[in-house]
Amino acid sequence: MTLTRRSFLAVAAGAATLAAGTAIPSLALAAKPLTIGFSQVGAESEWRTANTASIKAAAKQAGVNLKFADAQQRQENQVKAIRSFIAQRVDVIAFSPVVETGWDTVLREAKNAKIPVILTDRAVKVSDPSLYVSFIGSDFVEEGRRAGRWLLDYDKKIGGKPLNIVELQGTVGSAPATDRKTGFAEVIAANPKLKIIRSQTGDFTRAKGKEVMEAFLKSEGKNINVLFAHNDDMAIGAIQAIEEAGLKPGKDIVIVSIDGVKGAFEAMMQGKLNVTVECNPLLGPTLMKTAQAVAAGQPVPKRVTVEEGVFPAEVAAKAFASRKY
Ligand code: GYE
Repeated sequence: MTLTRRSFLAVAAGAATLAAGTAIPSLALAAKPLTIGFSQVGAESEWRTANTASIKAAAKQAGVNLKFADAQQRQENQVKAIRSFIAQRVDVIAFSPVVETGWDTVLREAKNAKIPVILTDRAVKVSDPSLYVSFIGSDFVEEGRRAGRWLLDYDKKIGGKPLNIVELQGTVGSAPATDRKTGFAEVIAANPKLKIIRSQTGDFTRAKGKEVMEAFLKSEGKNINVLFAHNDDMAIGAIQAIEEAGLKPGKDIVIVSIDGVKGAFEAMMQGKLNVTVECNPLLGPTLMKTAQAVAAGQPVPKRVTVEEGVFPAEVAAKAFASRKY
């Protein structure tokens, strides 16, 4: 027999009622805490560090027993972690899928074991949407569009000049890389003078962002007017490469990126980054609430999105003090 958490609590409460009068009513409070197995992508960026901290702090606050596994940006590690959570019979499995495809088998195993799965941050493409109960995270296509809209406006301001863009993509096959690319391309298509001349992955890290930007600079040199980076860390790595090439980031090459982490605000305050589109990593409290509701057998929304803004360099200094990540 599988006990849902609700029936478990009912049993615990029932036991407490039966024993009433004998100083045991607090037994219900001693009910087993909710156990969540969480498989994190890795520690590739400032965004990810803030996301991990949010999840750990929210679990503590909610009295949740969190089993945390770092996949070091490898899908096979996530599959292993999920299988181990199933074997341990955790109450809820949550994970931020490094890539979108290839999850059907392991998610079916979780479903067969009657363990609900919640996606955080990144989406999956599965044939059967009942393989997960909820997806909590940003709208990455919209983030890409916001980056594109900022660039269209910028081009208008400078008199509609042709602009050559290089693009640093996130992890190949990940939802944020695919969707940010799509949203950005969709919006800039309105202005045929804006051209993406090179596009390559920097895997969401500073080191690879720098390395790939060096290669772009070598092959394109002064041809590059704009860098669109799928996250702030790659933009920050690229800033170094641009400076080392003797150019001024934010001026000789306009830089548009995504996330809105503190490092990006610092770069904007130094005039080296032109704009960052916010992506909120503080998903911990919503994850805990959703997991508790699922475990209690309550209905939860299939999709939870996050409110986000756009921060151009002009507002960076003012906004910096109130940034939480
Ligand atoms: O933008 C990037 C991180 O999935 C939204 O992953 C997340 C992305 C974020 O490494 O910095």
